[in-house]
Amino acid sequence: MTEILTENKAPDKKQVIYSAIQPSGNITLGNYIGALRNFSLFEDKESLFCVADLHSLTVRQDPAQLRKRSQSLAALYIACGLDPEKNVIYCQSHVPQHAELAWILNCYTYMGELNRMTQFKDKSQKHADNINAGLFTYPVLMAADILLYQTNIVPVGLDQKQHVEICRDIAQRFNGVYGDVFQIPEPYIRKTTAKIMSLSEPTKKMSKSDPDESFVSLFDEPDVIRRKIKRAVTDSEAEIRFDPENKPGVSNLLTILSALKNTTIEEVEKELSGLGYGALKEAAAETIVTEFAPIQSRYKEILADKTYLPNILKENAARAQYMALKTLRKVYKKVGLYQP
Ligand code: ATP
Ligand code: LTN
Repeated sequence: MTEILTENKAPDKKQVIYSAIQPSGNITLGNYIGALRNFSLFEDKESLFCVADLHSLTVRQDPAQLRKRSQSLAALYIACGLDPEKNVIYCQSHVPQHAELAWILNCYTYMGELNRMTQFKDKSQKHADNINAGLFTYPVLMAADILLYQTNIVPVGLDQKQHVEICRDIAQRFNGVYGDVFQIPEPYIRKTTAKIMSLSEPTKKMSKSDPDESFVSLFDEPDVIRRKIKRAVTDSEAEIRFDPENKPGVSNLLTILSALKNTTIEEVEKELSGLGYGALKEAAAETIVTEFAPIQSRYKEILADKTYLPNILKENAARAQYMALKTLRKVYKKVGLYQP
């Protein structure tokens, strides 16, 4: 299994690409660099990009906000350059086959496997008052998402690697009993940008459900971006050097800069050598502002047209259902569900 593909190695064009993001908050720079930005490496008619609204219910959501964020994430996919005619951009809850396959896969997944999931442990700690069964079986629904479409490649950030691995295990187990029903997927994780860190606690992953000052959002205005980066935690030295262990804050800013500029970290270090943290922060903030500006203006245009997005989502849900049904019918038949 190719765990981490090498930099810039885009997969074979004919493969099915699948990924999803939860509408559980404002999409962050971490989501963008770690996942969303890589989706367009796979411009292909077989790519599916999903708004994982069912997954986001594993943590309490405000219903009105969830509705808004789901539309907003779909619009953002398009604003980031994913063509909804070529790619299937849709909401998970619009395709009932996800929940249906998840139920079947639940019966082929062991409690012990799910107990090992680090995201479950982290989220249980974070939401100790609501450790629900959905949070526990979250990876099974994710496996259903991926397997329904006979996916080859799943572009994600490092935190989702374990979930793609359990998906592979479930698929292999199922295939072992019933024959080649599912394609076994591979994760696509870019080494250097697999984990963008929080701005306020740079030893922790940047997360959209964390406090606002810990991340830059794709919806932040330029001045907000500049302010947040200016306040990003660094260290008491003055040397711009990539050293994630001892200098996590500075290293994170270097990673962000090099990712957005499509250069190596060494090149960015060289460019800024001899300068202070002020210069590093200014360079990072301006690069983010420049990267986000066209996305933000396209995003506003998409939402300004009240019929465009709903129509796209309806059409794409129908396309996704058509594909999903093919796999689900096969699964129902294999496990012995009577289908007159
Ligand atoms: P939440 O805080 O609600 O758990 P999140 O910000 O962790 O959300 P997800 O919806 O879980 O985001 O992730 C969407 C995609 O973004 C996944 O592929 C995930 O691996 C990737 N991702 C999330 N955070 C980061 C990060 N800090 N660095 C790199 N990739 C990330
Ligand atoms: N669990 C993922 C979101 C997600 C996903 C998927 C990613 C749901 N279904 C299928 C890739 C493929 C997360 O980022 N938290």
